Amino acid sequence: SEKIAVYPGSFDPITFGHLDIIRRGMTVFDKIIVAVLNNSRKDPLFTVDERVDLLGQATSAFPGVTVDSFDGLLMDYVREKDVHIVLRGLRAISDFEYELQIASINKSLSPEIETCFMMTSNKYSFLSSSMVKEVAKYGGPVHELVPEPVERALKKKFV
Ligand code: COD
Repeated sequence: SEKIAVYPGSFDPITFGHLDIIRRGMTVFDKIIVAVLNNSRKDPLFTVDERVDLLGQATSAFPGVTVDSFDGLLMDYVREKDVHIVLRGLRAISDFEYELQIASINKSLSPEIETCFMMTSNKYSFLSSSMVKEVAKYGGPVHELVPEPVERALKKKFV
C-alpha cells in the first residue's frame, strides 16, 4: 500500500528548510500532504490562502505532494485523511523540546499515529520563517532562504 505522510506546519512563509524536508520526505514516502494550520495562536504575516498558494508553487515539481489547510486538532485531520504518519523537521537543540511536546500530546490523542522526524540539512539548520520575515522586513536579501515567489510576496508585504 502507499506510504502517505502529513507534513503539518504554519509555513508563514515556506522556506528552503521546509522544502528540503519535503524533497527528502519524497524519497521515503509515496505521497506527502503539506497541511497549513488555519487556527494558529501565532499572528501570521500571510493568509492561509497565500501560504497554500506559495507552497503549491514551491512544490509543483513534486507530483506526489499536495497542499491543504486544516482547522482544529492535527490528529483529527490526520485521521480524517486516513493517514498514519506525521512528518516533522528537527533543527538545532531548540526544536527538540517543542517537537517532543507536540509529538507526545499527539501520541496520547492518537496512539496509532507515528511522528517521523527528519534532521535539518546543515545549511538550513538555523533557517526559520520568523528569521526570513525579520530579514525581509528590513530590506535584507532573502533569495538564498526562500523560493522566488516567496521572495516576491515578501517584497509586496513590506513596501
Ligand atoms: N530545517 C528542518 N526543518 C525545519 C526547518 C529547517 N530549516 N524549518 C522548519 N522546519 C520544520 C519545523 O521544525 C516543523 O517540524 C515543520 O518544519 C513546520 O514548521 P513551522 O514552523 O512552519 O510549523 P509549526 O511548528 O508552527 O507547526 C505547528 C503545528 C501546526 C503542527 C501545531 O501547532 C499543530 O498541530 N496545531 C494544531 C492544533 C493541535 O493539534 N494541537 C495539539 C498538538 S500541539
